[in-house]
Amino acid sequence: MFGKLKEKLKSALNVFSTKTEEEADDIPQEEVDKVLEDAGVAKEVEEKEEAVEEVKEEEKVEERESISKDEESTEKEEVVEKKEEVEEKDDLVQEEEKEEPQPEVIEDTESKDSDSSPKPAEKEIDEEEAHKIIEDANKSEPFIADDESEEKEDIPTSTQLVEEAKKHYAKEEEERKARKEEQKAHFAENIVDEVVAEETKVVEEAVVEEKKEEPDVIVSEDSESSTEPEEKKGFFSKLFSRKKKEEVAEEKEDVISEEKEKPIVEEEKSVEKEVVEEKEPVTEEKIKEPVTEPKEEVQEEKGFFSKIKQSLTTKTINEDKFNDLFWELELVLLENNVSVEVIEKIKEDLKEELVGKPLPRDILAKINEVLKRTLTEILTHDPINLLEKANDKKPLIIAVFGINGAGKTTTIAKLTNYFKQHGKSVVLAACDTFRAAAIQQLEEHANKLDVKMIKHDYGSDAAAVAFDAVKHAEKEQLDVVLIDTAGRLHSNTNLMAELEKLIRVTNPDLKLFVGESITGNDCVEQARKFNELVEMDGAILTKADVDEKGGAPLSISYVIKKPILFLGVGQNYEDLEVFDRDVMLTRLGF
Ligand SMILES: Nc1nc2c(ncn2[C@@H]2O[C@H](COP(=O)(O)OP(=O)(O)OP(=O)(O)O)[C@@H](O)[C@H]2O)c(=O)[nH]1
Ligand SMILES: [Mg+2]
Repeated sequence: MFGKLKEKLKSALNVFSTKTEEEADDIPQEEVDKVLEDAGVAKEVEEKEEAVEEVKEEEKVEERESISKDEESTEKEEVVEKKEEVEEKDDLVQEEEKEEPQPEVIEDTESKDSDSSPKPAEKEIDEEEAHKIIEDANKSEPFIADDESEEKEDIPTSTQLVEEAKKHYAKEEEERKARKEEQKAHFAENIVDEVVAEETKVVEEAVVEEKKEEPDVIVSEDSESSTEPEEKKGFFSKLFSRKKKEEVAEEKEDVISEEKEKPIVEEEKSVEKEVVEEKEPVTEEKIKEPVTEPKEEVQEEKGFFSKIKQSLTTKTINEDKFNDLFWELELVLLENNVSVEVIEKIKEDLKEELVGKPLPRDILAKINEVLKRTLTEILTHDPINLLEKANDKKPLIIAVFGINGAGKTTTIAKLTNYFKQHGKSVVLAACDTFRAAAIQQLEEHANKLDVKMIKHDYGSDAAAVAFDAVKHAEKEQLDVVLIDTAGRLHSNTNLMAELEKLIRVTNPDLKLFVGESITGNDCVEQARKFNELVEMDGAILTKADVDEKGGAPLSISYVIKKPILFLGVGQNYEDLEVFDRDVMLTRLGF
């Protein structure tokens, strides 16, 4: 009984609660601001946000400075390397010069400033050596022979020779220095280009990375938000986004500092003290500054915001999303004979609890709680206890109404059995004079149950039969008069007029609508129409034993706003169950 609705409701609610959680938005900025303002932290948050922005700006400036320092240091390193190269070349040249049978090297004192390689000791050139140099030169340069006669006539003095040799080596030294300077400049140019290119690449990569990461932090936004991501981002999304930016900045700094530290370590090993001293401020001060201080700030910010985050539930659901999500649950309810009115009621109650409010941790439990509350409300009416009523009034007159085949006659027989079981005397009124076999059918039940039945002929006035039955009950001091009526549709005006007459004549204490629970919304619709015409006091739902859906009791109870007294749960007399709201809710899974 009602198993289908129970099962389907269960799965639909599971799906509903899961989807509600999935589709939930971040709390709108205004709402969070309000909560924060209430908590007295809104201003603090604003200040912290501004502080973070400032730190970011400083980081960027420092980053650029660091890069230019790096550029400088790298340039210096290259220069030092080049220097080493040049020195090596010098050494080679000197060695070559030594190998060539040259005179003792006469070093220009100026070269000491720029050339750090070990230099041969400066010697005084004596006359003998000077002659030897000239002789060697003459040997290797035969063209001098043309002027041999002149030279022989004017042989240079030793002082002249020495001066000449000095000039020669000084010139050579100058040329070498010029070459070195040129090479230095060339290397510096290359280094600048490389560093600039590297810096551009790092910055570009960081920007691309930021762009990639930004869309990921916009969680579950409305479709509008895609066009205005900045404005629509939720509070925590914004924080998360900033955290990403901070991480990117940190990564950039790490990359830069790594690149800077490498050459510096090498420099420290190989470069002369003079050069190292120039670079030290770059390593100790300029690089460490931007890396350490902002990190402390960032950690502080994370701690602060995470505390706020923990104090709030982060998700809400808006009305449009709720309606979308409710649609599936609505279908399940409709399929299970829950009327449109009841579905609307359930929807409104759920909406009130879920839309625009922070989603509870256990969403399914919350939905169950709301549903149970709604259904309990629907099924709660002033109870009608037939036995108590029978005690209070004698005879208690009960008339049943409903469409054809709903189970009126069978229910009359079951009620007879019920009253008899509880010691009440009963008389039956065979008021279905419209259908030929109806009187006979009721008579059989009366005989089996051993109760008196009042009948007239087929086609006679139903109201007159009912009147006779009441008179009989009054005369015989019977407790209860049960009036069986012909089945009819609300659209059958003649039969409905007959019904009105019967009620007017007998004035029943209880007018009960009998409906088949398995016909679902048809049954509900009939109940509504009967109730409009003749106000019902309650309902009995038959065939509940074969009703797997279970929505009808909810629907009829809600439509006629009256209690359900019994459920027919079989074809035997005892298959009449007193309706119990809590049992019904348990059967529906609540
Ligand atoms: N399974 C089951 N069958 C029932 C129940 N109540 C009635 N029936 C069956 O439903 C059929 C119709 O019952 P009736 O009592 O004749 O219905 P009615 O409303 O009197 O029909 P009309 O007099 O033609 O309007 C019968 O076969 C009954 O046995 C019930 O609670 N469960
Ligand atoms: Mg009948």
